[in-house]
Amino acid sequence: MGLVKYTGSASADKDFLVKQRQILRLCNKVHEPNRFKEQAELGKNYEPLKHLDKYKHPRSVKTLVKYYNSGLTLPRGAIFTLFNDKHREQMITVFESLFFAQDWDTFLRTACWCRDRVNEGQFVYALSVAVLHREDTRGIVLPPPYEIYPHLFVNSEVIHAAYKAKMRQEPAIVRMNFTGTIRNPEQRVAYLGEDVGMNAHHSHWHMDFPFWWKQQEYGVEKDRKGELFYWMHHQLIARFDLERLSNDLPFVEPLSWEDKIVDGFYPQTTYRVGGEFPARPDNFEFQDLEHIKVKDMVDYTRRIREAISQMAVVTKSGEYYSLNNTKGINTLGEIMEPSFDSKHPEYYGALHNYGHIMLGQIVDPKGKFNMPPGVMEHFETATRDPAFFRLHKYIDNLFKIHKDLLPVYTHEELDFPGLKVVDLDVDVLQTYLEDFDIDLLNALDDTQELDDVEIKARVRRLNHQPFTFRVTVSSEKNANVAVRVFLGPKYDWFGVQIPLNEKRLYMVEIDKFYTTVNKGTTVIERKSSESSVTIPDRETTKVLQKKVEDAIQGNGAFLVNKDVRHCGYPDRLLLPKGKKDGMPFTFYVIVTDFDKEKVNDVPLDYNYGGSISYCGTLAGHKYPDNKPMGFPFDRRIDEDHFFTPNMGQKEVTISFKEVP
Ligand SMILES: [Cu+2]
Repeated sequence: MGLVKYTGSASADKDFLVKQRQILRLCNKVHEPNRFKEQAELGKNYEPLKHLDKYKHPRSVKTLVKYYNSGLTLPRGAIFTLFNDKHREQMITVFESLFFAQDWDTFLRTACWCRDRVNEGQFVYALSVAVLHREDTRGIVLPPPYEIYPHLFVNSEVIHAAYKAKMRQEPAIVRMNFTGTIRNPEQRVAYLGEDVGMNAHHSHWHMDFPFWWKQQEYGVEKDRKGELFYWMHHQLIARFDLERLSNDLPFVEPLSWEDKIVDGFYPQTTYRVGGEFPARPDNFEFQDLEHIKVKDMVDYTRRIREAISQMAVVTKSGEYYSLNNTKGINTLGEIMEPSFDSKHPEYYGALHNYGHIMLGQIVDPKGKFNMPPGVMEHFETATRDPAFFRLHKYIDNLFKIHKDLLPVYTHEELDFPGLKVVDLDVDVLQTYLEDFDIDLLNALDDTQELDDVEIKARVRRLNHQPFTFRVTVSSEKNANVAVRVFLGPKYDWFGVQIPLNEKRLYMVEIDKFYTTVNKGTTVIERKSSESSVTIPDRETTKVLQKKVEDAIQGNGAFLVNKDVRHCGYPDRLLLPKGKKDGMPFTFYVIVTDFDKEKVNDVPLDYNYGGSISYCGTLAGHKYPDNKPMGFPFDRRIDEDHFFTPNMGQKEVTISFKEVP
């Protein structure tokens, strides 16, 4: 059974290169007027209302122009947050105008028109989501968010030092430390919560699966979106918990609306305009906001719990919609975030979104001091605050109540008769810290006359040596198989071995892939870099620009992958840090019959852009297998009846070294 290796990448043609160049230019120094004359002219002279026939739904364009002419739109320079209803409504008209443009030319003109008129936060967000979903922009790479808005990621001190260097016209690299001091135990894991790659992943997940997405109207289905919401966030917490154990911290505690939030947070970052990010002192309590009260949150939670225990949610028309099957988790996810497909948003509220807002506005609940939005009010910065993980653990525990009510997997559901895992071999697992430079070019206001000099912020970030694992299986027949790989803790914070039914909650998915085995013995070999959980390091804007310009000049090829994903956990962070003298973990694998799970008719090694595990699929494909996400650890486990011959597990050790 030979497989033609699917690589996904091809050399870009001229048409694509020009598009890629235009998008990079549109994202350049977004706080200032467009410096690219051609684009600026295009935008200046374009009159959207004269080209309504060029849009699938002219209504959005009309509204956009009306908003703009009324002068009531969010001005350029102001802070945009997706959680503000007005900001979001305006942004959606921008998105729809871009998304419904019938051809590339109209799309580009509309984008140029918006570039110098619309608030830059709204513009970049709408443009990004449009690029990710338009057919004619498939494969285009967007600049990483930490280069578009360095202010959200880089300490005030660093920005200050960068300005000084810019004034002197001297290149500089400014060292940046993580927030807090050694007196704050949470600071030990700040390198993970503040990792720019992790924040980029999280913000891109929410661009691929926007909660405001109108599936019917946009004609792009978001398969298992609610379940992905559960699974990706569940994994973010599990992964954070493994990092905590590596640093002698206990697992994250869920927060609760009526209890104090023990750990405060001081972000040490300042908006470009609008002041410092608000800080939350220790032991702060939730406050009633103008439109969301603490009691509402308690009520919403109670209703959701009721639905879970009744195994059915109430719909708007008063009917019951069952949760008693594998799709229940998707329905719950849609209710919890909530997405446009929530069965009854008025009744179940918006637990997740409101949670973000409650935390973001906690220190200025009545808006008395006109404080800017908190880090929790941007997907780009939310994981910086340890309360992010506490909010999500709270939500995750609700999902858990639901999953615990579903029947335990039967032997038949777990087993693959005729197939046996005979050996599991894992390379040495080693982690280290390294320096990473963030380009601050876009952080600094300047003029066209002042030359750009290289100014960067240097941060420490976690990485690991690439590793390979090998699963040896013996099979009675040739077969297509699904391989699921997890890493879990062996001991808890007290040093006590964790029983499997508890450990399953901390199992981090390392990989999931589909392949073939032959009759007899097959060694399935897989590299860490191939993981379907992760994506490689993002290319910097500068490198992208250079590659595109070179390719346009005929120097070298620019590789496009039409399925490229921006969403994906950073490859560097696949392994938790572990400990200097080694920390034991459990490496687990299960091999199942893919023919029974298969959903799409594509080659077996088609990888959908490489990060299906947490990020699902884009571009109209369904999620590739029909097993519940997290299988087999998403349901209760009876340890005595769990292990089947198609599973393998092994104790592994992760060792940390200060330098590679
Ligand atoms: Cu999120």
